Amino acid sequence: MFSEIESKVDSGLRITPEEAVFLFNTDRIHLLGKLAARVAERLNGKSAYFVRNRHINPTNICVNRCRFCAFSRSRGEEGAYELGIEDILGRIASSPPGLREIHLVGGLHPDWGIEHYTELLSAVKREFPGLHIKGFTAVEIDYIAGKSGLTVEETIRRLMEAGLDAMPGGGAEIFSASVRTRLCPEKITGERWLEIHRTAHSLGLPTNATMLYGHLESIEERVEHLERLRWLQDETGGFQAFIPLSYHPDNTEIGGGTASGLDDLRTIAVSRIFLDNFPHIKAYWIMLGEKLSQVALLFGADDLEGTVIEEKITHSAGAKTSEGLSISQIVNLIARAGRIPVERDALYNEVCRYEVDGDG
Ligand code: V47
Ligand code: SF4
Repeated sequence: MFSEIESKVDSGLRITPEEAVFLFNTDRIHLLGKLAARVAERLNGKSAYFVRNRHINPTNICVNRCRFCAFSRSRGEEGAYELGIEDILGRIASSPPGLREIHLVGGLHPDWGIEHYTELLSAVKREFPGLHIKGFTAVEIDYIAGKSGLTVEETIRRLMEAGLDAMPGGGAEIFSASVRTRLCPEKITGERWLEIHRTAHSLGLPTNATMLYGHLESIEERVEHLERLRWLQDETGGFQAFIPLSYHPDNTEIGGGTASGLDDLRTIAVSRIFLDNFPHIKAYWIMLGEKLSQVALLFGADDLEGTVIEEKITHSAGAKTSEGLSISQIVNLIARAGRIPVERDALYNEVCRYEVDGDG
């Protein structure tokens, strides 16, 4: 079966969900990695991308309290915080030079409606006109819309008018309803997540997609998740990147363990092969660790997200990585994997290539 799938993939044909399940279960991990790397090279050559960005989480106050989330707090609870607009502008101003993108994602704050978000976006664009704002998961968009009595379409339009340039992929978790109700009973359904991204794409807003794995889900449920993303991408073409998110259990209600390193690599590889209509697969180094992310570049990933600078969501749940990487650290990490470090802007336009001797 492996060699049949291999020839299919090498001739550019799409694999079926059953074949994806087979690949998840194969012990031919090196061959799987090589196959995924060939797909990545067909799409992006030997390039591995990154962006000078910063993550900012405006609040950890959240009405949802998902059972896998160690970041959120209820209002009034110890450790709850909310950043004012000036705090956020200050964080941007204090970033290393050349920042191109901010990733702005937070909890569902019970007092914040559309005006709060449009004011924030306008202030950022006024102070930093060239900065690209990737902000607000579909979960936040749904909540803002509900609080403000607007449709999702109106909400996204108003946010775009105020400066929103793209949406991140968070909040997708796992679409399977039976797992989702155990993981995050208060969260919007998978169907709603997909519908909000469909609306964003119809308005010309690029978005990303994620999948949280390594908790309660089966391999079949991972594949079902990927299939629904592949369908939507066939329909709209609006996704830029897919980012598998490796579950971190510390301080969470569901607890449990982590995916193995091999499972992380398999998930990257099968995603690259199955999602043949996604231009990019991100190895999110914050969750995978720097070293495994380097290996992921040989297993189908072509993007390392970016400098990040400050990260709270995964670090609340036990991540051991640093919170940020310098440009030279990212460039060396990529070059030593035998890939070409390519700095990109937020929309994957090339900014520059770095020439470094690798040891890979
Ligand atoms: O939405 C929450 C997940 C996401 C945990 O689009 C957890 O470019 C692991 O979506 N263990 C936020 N994951 C991160 C995210 C992201 C990151 C980088 C780039 C992009 C992009 C998106 O993290 C949340 C949730 O799905 N998450 N808790 C946890 N314990
Ligand atoms: Fe809130 Fe997002 Fe955490 Fe869920 S994952 S509790 S929606 S911050």
